[in-house]
Amino acid sequence: MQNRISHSILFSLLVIAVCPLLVHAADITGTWKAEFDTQIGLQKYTFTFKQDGDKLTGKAVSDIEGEKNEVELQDVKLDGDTITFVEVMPFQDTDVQISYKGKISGDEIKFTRNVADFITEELVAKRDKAETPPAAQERPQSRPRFGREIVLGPDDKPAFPAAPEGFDKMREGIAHGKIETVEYDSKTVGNKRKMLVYTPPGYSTDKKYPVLYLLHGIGGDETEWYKNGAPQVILDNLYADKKIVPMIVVMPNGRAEPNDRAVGNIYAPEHVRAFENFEKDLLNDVIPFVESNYPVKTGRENRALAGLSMGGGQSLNFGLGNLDTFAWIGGFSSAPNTKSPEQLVPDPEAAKQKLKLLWFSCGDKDGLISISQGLHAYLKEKNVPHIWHVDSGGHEFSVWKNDLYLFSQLIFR
Ligand code: FER
Repeated sequence: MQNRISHSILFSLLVIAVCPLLVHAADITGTWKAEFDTQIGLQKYTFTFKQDGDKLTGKAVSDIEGEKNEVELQDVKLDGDTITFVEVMPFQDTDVQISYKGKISGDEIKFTRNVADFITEELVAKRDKAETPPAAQERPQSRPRFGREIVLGPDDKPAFPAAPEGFDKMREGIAHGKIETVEYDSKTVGNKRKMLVYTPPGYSTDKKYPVLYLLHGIGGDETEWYKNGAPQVILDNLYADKKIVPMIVVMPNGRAEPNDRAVGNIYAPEHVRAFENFEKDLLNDVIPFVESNYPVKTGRENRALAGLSMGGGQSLNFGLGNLDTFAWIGGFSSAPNTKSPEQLVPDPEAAKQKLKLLWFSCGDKDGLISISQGLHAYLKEKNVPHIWHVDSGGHEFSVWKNDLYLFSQLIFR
């Protein structure tokens, strides 16, 4: 008897001692929902986890403005009360890695989410008690959008009518400019780098031209505008209609690093830093090369800087940060690399005095529009003149071609 009691006491003690170990791995199976505001917008996620023997699998259904996208989660691992996994999101012909680390406590998981090692966000997922099946049957969307729910305000409208039909179609019987690839020595990167240079119809070294520096997006390189935007066609047509001042257009590569092709994880932090580093390459290598090899007018009023998306962010960052170098600045659908309005324009008075044109634009279906909306709100409050133009369209070249058509007519006047 005595022996049996002590045995059962011993057994109970053992159970109590081992119990924390046994229950230590939290139960994650089931459906969890999260709604969170990211740097670029409100996102809704439904995570579903399944335990199959030792193997834990999961899927995520993201819902951005009612557009649902389902992905299998990768590397789902549970260690005690910590869950980690990776979501791979296709974006602009590439895959963006989003890694999650969550602490489970009861019916909540507190996640830290890291987008391409670049943006860190916090979110809380709550267990879905109703266990409604996630909207898994929704048609998967091949290219989910970044960004927040789009809320358009009274100022978010076109500043100009859209380009007329045929503005980007090659016309017969008009004079054409030339577009060529040139190489320059980059002290910044330590190699020879390529850029495209467009010279206008009637180009002559006896004349002097102002220069527009035109930057590409995160998935592109120096050829992106040429391959997708037909800038030489748009500009040739504008010259034929006498709507622009003759100018040279320089399309450099905005990823200032030795391998500047858009390959691999283009969102990786070193590539994002290379986009930042391009400020030095532009100021110290590209511009001096252009100004010593082409017949150009120098001085801030003869330099414009514009770009699309990642290049739009660069144009606003570098242009507004170097008002002694650029007087005409354009950001088309500027990306999350854009600095905050307060950082971009810390001294509204200086900006007012120096800027000849500050233009920014975005498509009304582009989830990145909030970045430009924020800048517009700030500049309006500070009375800094600017053009805020909302195109109809998403994060796409039809919008950027229209922006080039409009912006190029306003500069160097
Ligand atoms: C991001 C989303 C979009 C981002 C960059 C982009 C750096 C750029 C898009 C483009 O250039 O088209 O989170 O982070």
